[in-house]
Amino acid sequence: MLSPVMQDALNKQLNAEFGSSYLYLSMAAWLENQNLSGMAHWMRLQADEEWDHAMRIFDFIHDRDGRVVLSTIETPLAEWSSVIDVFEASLAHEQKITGQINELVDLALQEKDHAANAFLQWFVSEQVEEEATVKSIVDKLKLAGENGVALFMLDTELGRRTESPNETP
Ligand code: OFO
Repeated sequence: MLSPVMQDALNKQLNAEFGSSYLYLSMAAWLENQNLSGMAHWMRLQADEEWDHAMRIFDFIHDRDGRVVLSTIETPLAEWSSVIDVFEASLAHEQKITGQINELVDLALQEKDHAANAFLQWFVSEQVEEEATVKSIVDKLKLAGENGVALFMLDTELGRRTESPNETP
């Protein structure tokens, strides 16, 4: 059984994961409008992945006989100044989420909730992967600079994504 404080914190994170999904979908829409369909595709899969993260928490709360309470999803940003701005914003967002996951782990330890701690370790590892993946895209975008051919090649590369590179069972 989840403690009320752990349940509230998990519901808050559930909302944050849906918020991430919504933000990445907004980024996908912006990229689509820039005719960067490969990057838009990559970001759309990222949005799907965040939805899956939310549903993992949804299921865990139920598995622990808890109560899922959904709340309003924050309106995401809709405009960015450049492609690199989009991916830098994504990286900053992931760093923020990492901080939230770490706080949840701290809370699980404080509550002596070993099941929640074990469950959250998947997210701890996932955040390492996510930050590294987005950081590598930011680095490639920096290398590409204003070079249209390099940008086109990166768009093609990201368009080949078939599923999340980070997702593990
Ligand atoms: Fe992008 O990460 Fe969820 O947790």
